[in-house]
Amino acid sequence: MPKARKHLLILAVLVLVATAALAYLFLQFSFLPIPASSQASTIDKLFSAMFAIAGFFLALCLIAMLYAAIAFRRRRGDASDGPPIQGNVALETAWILIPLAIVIGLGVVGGLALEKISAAPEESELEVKVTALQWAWLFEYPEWGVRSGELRLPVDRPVLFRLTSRDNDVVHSFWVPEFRVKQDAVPGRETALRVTPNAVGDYQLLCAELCGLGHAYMRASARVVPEADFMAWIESLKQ
Ligand SMILES: [Cu+2]
Repeated sequence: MPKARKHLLILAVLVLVATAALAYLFLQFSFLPIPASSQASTIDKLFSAMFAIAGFFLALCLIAMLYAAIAFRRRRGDASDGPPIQGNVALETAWILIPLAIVIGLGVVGGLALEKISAAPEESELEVKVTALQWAWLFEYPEWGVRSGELRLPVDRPVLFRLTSRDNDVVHSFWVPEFRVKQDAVPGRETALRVTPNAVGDYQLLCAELCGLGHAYMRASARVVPEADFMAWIESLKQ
């Protein structure tokens, strides 16, 4: 076997082993909080695909660099220069076209995922108006004409958030990590976000847009509760 081919073969095996090891590590640790909405699985699949691709390229770059440093190191007494190499059209074309195809592919897959998670559901949606301000969140449930500083949602019912930011305020961003989805709240404009919470639990709504000194404290409780508890809560707000 020619020497160059032998090096490439060893490198390919090492890269595959390292990719598998990185994939195994990724599966062992969950970087994401628990998924608590029906939109979460679509997003999590995208995360996994991107981690897999990034894992392969991380392995490719690191292993190739380490392998070259060891296999092609200068031997004792060798004072000769390396061979002069001036470009490699095939290699350069490959490293332009392959990443380009991956980025365009991820863009298309991401666009399809966005279309899927923001599609209007067939069931009637619970409408919640959200107003963001420096530095608090206000929630309004127009169906019952009640307001609250805490977000509560019934489990398994699609929710349509209508978001805005108070006049003359700044841009904020509505984000409950367990729901995965995120949307800006902009003064003078209404934005929409669809979420179907599917796991009962106590979560936190965070502002995901640096919005001033109190940004880090701009949180609100986001509780997903059984339908009956939700209705009881709404009744308690009416009084
Ligand atoms: Cu904010």
